[in-house]
Amino acid sequence: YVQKEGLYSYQYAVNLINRLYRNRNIKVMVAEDSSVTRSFIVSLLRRHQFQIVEAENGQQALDMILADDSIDILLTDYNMPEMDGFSLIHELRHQHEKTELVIIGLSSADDKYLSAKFIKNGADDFLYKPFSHEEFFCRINHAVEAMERNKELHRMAYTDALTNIHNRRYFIEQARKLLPKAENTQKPLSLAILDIDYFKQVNDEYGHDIGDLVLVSFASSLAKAFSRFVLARTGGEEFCILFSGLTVERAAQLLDAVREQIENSSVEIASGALSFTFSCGVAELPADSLESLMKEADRRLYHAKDSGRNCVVY
Ligand code: GH3
Ligand code: MG
Ligand code: MG
Ligand code: MG
Ligand code: MG
Repeated sequence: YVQKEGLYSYQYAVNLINRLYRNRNIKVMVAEDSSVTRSFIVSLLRRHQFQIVEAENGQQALDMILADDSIDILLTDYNMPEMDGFSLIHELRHQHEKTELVIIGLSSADDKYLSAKFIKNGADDFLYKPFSHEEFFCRINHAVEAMERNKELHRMAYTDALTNIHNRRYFIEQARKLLPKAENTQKPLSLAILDIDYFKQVNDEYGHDIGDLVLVSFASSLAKAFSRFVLARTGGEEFCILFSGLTVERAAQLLDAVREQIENSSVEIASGALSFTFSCGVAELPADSLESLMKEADRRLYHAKDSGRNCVVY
């Protein structure tokens, strides 16, 4: 492959190979009614190792994208039967909030406003047909890089930098989605707030770095135990868990098992082993709002602290 386009430097070849490896994990949808153009685009994409799915009109593309979350990039024609490229993009962006999908508009029409219209409707980029191979791959590569930056931004926005579990922003967003869902389906939902006991003493006695180590260890124990649920570090030494489908009794039972396990284990540090405990408050629906549900869980957490700590109150 490298030879076909002339001789390149070693570094160039390495970058190219890395890109081909990367492309194997990227799924591109080609929405184009002309089968000739579609096979041409597909053959170009195939040369660069992309995974490819095809649609021959906008409606088919829409249905396939909504059914398959793993599609990363959409290349769409403008003129297509049943649903044109603009309506397709409009549906995806505005009706279905597909904000992560990278969209590139394609058209051979000589309407010079087409590119602006595509972008106004929500496309990220635009290509006039016919295009050179070079331009095509520059645009695609650019799109992939934008997509990766977005994904990384998204990951960073929802991750706690110290413990690598989700953060408060993620927790609140998920809770805002899951609460109404549980209310509508009349399924139980419980919310727990966990807080490490006497954590200030850990910092005071062993230093802030050891305090951090305890937080990381606690977070990873919680992540292991509650992987099925929404877990986040919501404050300094405070964590929240949302138990969809669980009554407060059942959630408290699971939490108490973890409480006991934490009580009987320790974190290894240079001077030996450090033990800690946590207290927890759990509340369940119905509640007037997410805020009132959290307030109730917090009230129970304080009750747990008042009753001597290292316990779960519900
Ligand atoms: P209680 O049992 O009542 O919860 O007592 P506590 O000492 O755990 O609670 P307090 O709220 O008095 O102290 C919490 C401490 O957590 C104070 C703060 O310095 C520490 N902390 C908050 N975030 C971090 C962090 O990221 N790293 C470390 N090492 N300490 C933190
Ligand atoms: Mg067409
Ligand atoms: Mg406190
Ligand atoms: Mg505490
Ligand atoms: Mg606290």
